[in-house]
Amino acid sequence: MTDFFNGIPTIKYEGPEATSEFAFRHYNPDEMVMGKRMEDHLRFAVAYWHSFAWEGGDPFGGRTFDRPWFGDTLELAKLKADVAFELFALLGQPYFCFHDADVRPEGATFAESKYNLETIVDYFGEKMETSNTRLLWGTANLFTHRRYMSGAATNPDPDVFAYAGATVKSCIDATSKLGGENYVLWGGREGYETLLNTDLARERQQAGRFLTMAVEYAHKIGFKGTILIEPKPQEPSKHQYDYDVATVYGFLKDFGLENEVKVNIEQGHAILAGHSFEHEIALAASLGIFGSIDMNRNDYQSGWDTDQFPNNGPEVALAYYEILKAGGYTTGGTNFDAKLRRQSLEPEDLVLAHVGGMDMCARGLKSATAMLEDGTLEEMRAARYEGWDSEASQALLTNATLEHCEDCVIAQGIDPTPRSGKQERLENLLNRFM
Ligand code: XUL
Ligand code: CO
Repeated sequence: MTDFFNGIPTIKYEGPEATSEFAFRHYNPDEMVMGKRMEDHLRFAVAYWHSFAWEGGDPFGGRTFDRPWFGDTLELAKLKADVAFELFALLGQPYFCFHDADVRPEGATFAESKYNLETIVDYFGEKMETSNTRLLWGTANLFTHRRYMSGAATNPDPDVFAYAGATVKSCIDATSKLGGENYVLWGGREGYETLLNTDLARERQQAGRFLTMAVEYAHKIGFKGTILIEPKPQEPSKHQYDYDVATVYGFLKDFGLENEVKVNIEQGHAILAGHSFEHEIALAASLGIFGSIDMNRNDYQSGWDTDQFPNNGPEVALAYYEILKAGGYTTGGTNFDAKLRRQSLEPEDLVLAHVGGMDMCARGLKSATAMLEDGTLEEMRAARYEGWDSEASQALLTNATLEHCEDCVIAQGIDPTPRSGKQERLENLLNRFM
């Protein structure tokens, strides 16, 4: 045991009337919700990067956190792992997620970086033997190091493409070895700063080939997990190719990967793309590519991807409503891709941030379940489309022509009557479940 979380108790469910801050008021892992344990619905994960690798910097100032594991040695990386697994245990977190660069020191050469990663993966493996926390997903950091400043797969330099490919291979190996349930690709630098120096068509081909290689390799080694792309429209690049769910779907179709790859949807990325979180989830589900979520929230005034812990009931409830309607997660889960504010220096801040996030998600799940069980929303939605239930209207979708439409309108004297969309009534209904 390290002394990092000294004095902080293991967090347990104590119900809404709990008096301690160090308690769950809503997240009760064993509580049955629609026939399934709450823990198995939500499948929470801690993000290693924000909780253990991020130093508290912003564009105007550097490190604010003072963590005993900051530094570039394998010994410190092991100390970081010790503290990480202590946090997982305190919170009863079923999963965690990591990038290679979060967990191992960067080596002087590719071989050294690979050795460092393998060393830490073995260390994780030992820790996981006595821990209840499993790996939700692994990923490669193909955006921090300066070699990736012009992209990884979409770099104009083929040497970078090769380096990124070798790195993804080592990260799929690491994820597979630890029994990871998914492998994520987020392309923060797969985009451009200016079109003046960019060959869009060429870069898109490179990205397609790169993803195909990742899928082929996962099959080759018998990786059982799901490959996920995480859409984001911009930041750090001015424009990113994996803009949103719709864009990623078009890309997957183009390269014949729509049955191989799903999406990991992040709340803040949806907002940056001008969508709501529930829109992105509902669209992915309707296209058959919903995989997992990165749960967080943006500051709506700053317009940045601020990666805050979720604290907005209706937004979270509507997200879980769409997830439940999609049948829930299979290999996916709720990864807290969320970080402390840079003034939140204390170890307890890290614990309480997750406690609040987990409770908020539990409340959202319960509200979503209540809305589904009540059924009014789905009944009203079905009623809105009931005109399509008849055989004649279904025929319009199968073999009708524009001439047939004209014949029907004239012969039957069709003159549509507008009907209310009932939005305010539906919003009032939503509020009843908050
Ligand atoms: C960046 C982001 C990443 C991915 C993993 O905005 O969300 O942390 O989740 O690379
Ligand atoms: Co993310």
